[in-house]
Parts: sequence; structure tokens; C-alpha cells
Amino acid sequence: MKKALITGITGQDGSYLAELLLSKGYEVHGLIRRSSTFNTSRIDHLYKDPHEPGARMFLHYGDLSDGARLVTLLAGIHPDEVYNLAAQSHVRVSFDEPEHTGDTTGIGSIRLLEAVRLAGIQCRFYQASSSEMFGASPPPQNEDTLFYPRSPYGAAKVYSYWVTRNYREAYGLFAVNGILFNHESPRRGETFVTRKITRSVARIKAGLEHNLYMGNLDSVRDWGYAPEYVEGMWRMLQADEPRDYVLATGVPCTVKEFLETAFDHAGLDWHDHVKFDERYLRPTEVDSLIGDASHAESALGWKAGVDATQLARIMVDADIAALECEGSAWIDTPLLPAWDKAS
Ligand code: NAP
Ligand code: G4F
Repeated sequence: MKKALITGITGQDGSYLAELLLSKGYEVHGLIRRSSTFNTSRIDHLYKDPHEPGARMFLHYGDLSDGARLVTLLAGIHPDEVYNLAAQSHVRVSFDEPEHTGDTTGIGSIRLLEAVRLAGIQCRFYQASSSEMFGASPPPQNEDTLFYPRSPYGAAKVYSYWVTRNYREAYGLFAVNGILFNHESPRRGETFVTRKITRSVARIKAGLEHNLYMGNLDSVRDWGYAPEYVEGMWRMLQADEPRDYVLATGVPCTVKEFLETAFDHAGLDWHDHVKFDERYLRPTEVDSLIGDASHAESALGWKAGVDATQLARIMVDADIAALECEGSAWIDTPLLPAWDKAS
């Protein structure tokens, strides 16, 4: 039985990756942060009491800011594959917390790489790199495109990208960067733009909200479906040779187009509900990300199947269903926590 360690297992991608690896027969270990409230809602359905026979998912407290803990964990688990998905992953928030973002999204990766080296284990290593690294470089972007990050988050990911390559070249580690364009799902964090929109559509449709406050509607993104992207991560670690790959749909979509599709799908007109609020603008914006994933298709047989239009419909349907299912307990929850005005 292969063993995998996933950092960021409680996040969107970590939860889908854990599901995928369990379905392939892996023993899955996840790094989780100690929190005063539960932070495992995306993986609770996968959890079995470790005392029960057949339990194959194990959770361990730890943090990418704590290098010594990463060494003891790796030495104890001896994983065959390590997926580094943990990060402060919100671009707008990285302007508010640049130092913390650098420490986790950037330095956190070298702590984990160094822990692999110090623990003396043989494993394959996946680094969650991002299309945000391309920033101001014009599309289409592929593995050869120049990085020009436009946020502290993008700059931290560029650092992680290069240290991953450096550990491959310096120590012969099978370490790869998956340069993933935006990918979404019903499990997407509520303050990323797609989920903010689809969650609001469901609440407007139910008569619980009327207005949705947004920032820049003109930026172009290449939005794919997260469960397909974690399959791509896994394929990168099964390849014969370590190399870096872009995963993307290649289909451009503006924030406005995503809005239109999501509201239309629920029989609503977005012009009646969407208002501008400058607090959602970023000091520097990434105007256009459109990926070219042809290397992943030819070398890994990976190709995106779901585009932004289908994705918007999937997410709206899921948010409407969740609202109907959870009833009044959910209805009492405000659209966004009162303090979350920056994202
Ligand atoms: P996400 O939902 O925001 O999940 C981030 C995960 O990282 C959560 O499990 C979070 O734990 C954990 N985490 C944050 N800081 C940590 C720390 N200091 N120590 C340990 N764990 C920490 O992100 P995602 O969308 O799944 O993305 C996964 C990875 O891919 C991230 O690195 C992201 O930057 C990158 N990426 C994402 C996309 C995308 O479109 N989704 C595209 C390219 C790259 P808590 O649950 O406790 O907060
Ligand atoms: O959904 P977003 O916050 O995602 P962004 O900035 O593209 O970053 C995501 O994708 C990256 C891959 O390229 C990942 F690495 C990163 O971790 C994250 O998953 O914003 C998308 C666009 C931006 O142009 C933003 O300015 O939507 C625009 N936007 C307009 N109004 C808004 C809003 N974004 C948010 N979050 N909230 C708004 O109200």
C-alpha cells in the first residue's frame, strides 16, 4: 500500500486529492492546523476512527511554519508521495498579510523540502504552483512563460517554484511543480470570486439577500473543475521523469461572464443585484490568465473536461441544494462574516 502525505488536506484541493488517493488504495496522511473551531468539514465524510479496522486516513497536527515538526512527521510516516498544497492562498489577503503569506506560501515549501532531506526518506514531491506566478505576462501562458508576479502571494509562489526545482537539481529529488490555473468546485472557499458569486445567487434566489458587492469584473481567468485537477497532480508524480506542468482549460472567461452565467442559470438578472465596492480591488491586478496545457495532454494524457460555463452551473446548483438542505440554521448565517471585508 502506497502512503501519501498531504499538506492542506482541509482545503478544497486537499479534500479532493484525499478522496482520489483513498479510492486508489493509498494510506493517506494529512497535516492539519490546530484550531479552536473545527476545520475539517471538507474531509469529515472520509474520516474513520483510526481504531477501526480499515481506517486509511490519518490526521496529524502541524504547521508549515514549524520546520522541526515537519521533520518528525516525515520521519514517522515515511510517505512515498508528498503533496504540498498548504498555503495562505488568497491573493487579495496577501496584500494585507504579506509577511505571513511569504512565511507559509513561500518559506513553508522549503521547510517541507528540507524536512524531506533531513528525514532521509525517498519520496516524490508535488508543489502546488500557480498561474498567479505569470501575473503580467500576456497569455497564452505555458511552462516557458516568464514569471511576473503581481502580488505577495504570486511572489511567494515563485520562490516555492524555484526551490522545488533547486531540490530536484541539487539533491536528485523527484520534485515537480504543477502550475495550475484557477480551479473551482462547490467546495471552493467562500471568498474566492466564483463561490462568492454562486453562494450569493442561491441566497438572492431564496430571498435572503438582494445585493452582491464586487470588485473588478473585467479580469480574465481560465476556470476549471477542481476534481479533474487533482487527478493531474497525481499523474505528475506517476510520470517516469520529474518535470513541471501547466494544467488549464485554455478557455478564457471574464468575471462578468461568469456572473452572467451564474445569475442566468437561476433565472436572475445580475444587473439588478451586483454593485461595485472598491474594497475588493487589488493594488495590482492580474488582467488575463489563459493556460496552454498541451504538455500535460501529450505527456500525462490529462485534459480538462469542464469549462467555466458548466462550472458556474454546477456550483449554482450545489449552493441552491445546500441552502435547501441546511434549512434555517444555514439561513441565519450572513453571506460573509462581518469582519471579512477585504476579500
Ligand atoms: P485552500 O482551499 O485555501 O486550502 C489551503 C489549505 O492550506 C488549507 O487546508 C489550510 O488549512 C492550509 N494551510 C494554510 N496555512 C497553513 C499553514 N501555515 N500550515 C499548514 N496548513 C496551512 O486552497 P486550495 O484552493 O485547495 O489550493 C491548494 C493549493 O494550490 C494552495 O497552495 C494554492 O495556493 C494552490 N493553488 C490553488 C489554485 C486554485 O485555483 N484553487 C490554483 C493554483 C494554485 P485550514 O483549513 O486550517 O485553513
Ligand atoms: O477568485 P479570486 O480571488 O482568484 P485569484 O486572485 O485569481 O486567485 C486564485 O487563483 C490563483 C491561480 O491563478 C491561485 F493561485 C490562488 O490561490 C487563488 O485560488 O479572484 C479572481 C478575479 C480577480 O481578478 C479579482 O480581482 O476576480 C476578481 N474579483 C472581482 N470581484 C474578485 C471580486 N475576487 C474576489 N475574491 N472577490 C471579489 O469580490
